[in-house]
Amino acid sequence: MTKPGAGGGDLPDEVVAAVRRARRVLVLSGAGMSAESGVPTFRDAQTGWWSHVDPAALATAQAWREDPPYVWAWYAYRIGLLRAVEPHAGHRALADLGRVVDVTIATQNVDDLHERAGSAVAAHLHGSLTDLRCADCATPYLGAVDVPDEPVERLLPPTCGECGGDVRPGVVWFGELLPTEAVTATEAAIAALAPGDLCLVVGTSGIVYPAAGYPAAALAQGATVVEVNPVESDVSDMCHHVVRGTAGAVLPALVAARRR
Ligand code: BJW
Ligand code: ZN
Repeated sequence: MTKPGAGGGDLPDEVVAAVRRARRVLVLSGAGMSAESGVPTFRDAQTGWWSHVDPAALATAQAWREDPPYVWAWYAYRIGLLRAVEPHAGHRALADLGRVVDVTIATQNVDDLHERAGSAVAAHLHGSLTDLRCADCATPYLGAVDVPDEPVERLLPPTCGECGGDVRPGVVWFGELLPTEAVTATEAAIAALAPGDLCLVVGTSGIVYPAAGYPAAALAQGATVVEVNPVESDVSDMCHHVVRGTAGAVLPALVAARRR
């Protein structure tokens, strides 16, 4: 296993060779992918009202059932945050790579930063923050969403025009099934990997399943698995190479090195 020091320019030769050799690249991205755009990672310290709240306890259907305005306030704040941020150089590098080689992106992220950088995303495994729907009848909600400038403790969710139910974010909470089409697309992308292809595992702690099982599935296909993460994750040990740097530094360096 190759473990170089920190820094995007500090790429091991084996990783550069792997990205040059690959006919297909599968990118498995997590919250760290969006961190340098200003979106806090899921398990980063929470701010404001939520500083003492475990995010994993908020991201559950049970928390929603108990107190929709409390959960909605968190999501409304994050929708507002997302409106204010932009993709970074790492997102753009993946979009550039996708113009010269077959790149499939399967992300756990509920933002649209890959798309805004110009990538097509094959799978949003945990849904999308702004894909709103009625919690009762599942009718999509296309109306306006008022977002607080500052974190607030509670906020009434929008109301469904069909049944009057509360509108919820289109994300996947713990205990809920992942969207079938996202799982199918990811499994198909993994099945298409052959020896010599590349799987980039970017910015995930590797603790949430089934997504945490995909790097091992890519490995079983014979792909070279490379992690990009400033710190060790639960999937580091099974990767062929680990690049200890940030997505915003490492991915542009990787894509530039491929061209040289
Ligand atoms: C950087 C960086 C920089 C920082 N550059 N990197 C098998 C075994 C055990 C349990 C289960 C299992 N199968 C299913 C389960 C249960 C459960 C689960 O996995 N639990 C585990 C916690 C143990 N899974 C589920 O419930 C899933 N559903 C399911 O499997 O249905 C079938 C089923 C039902 C019932 C029972 C059993 C099976 C659903 C999971 C849904 C996850 N949803 C969330 C919330 C989405 C909405 C929201 O955002 O609010 O998705 S949880 C949260 O975690 C979010 C994320 O997508 C997900 C993963 O987090 P991620 O992306 O890894 O972020 P972080 O913050 O953890 O890590 C960031 C990383 O970035 C760190 O490593 C940093 O170092 C790094 N980093 N800066 C690069 N600049
Ligand atoms: Zn409804």
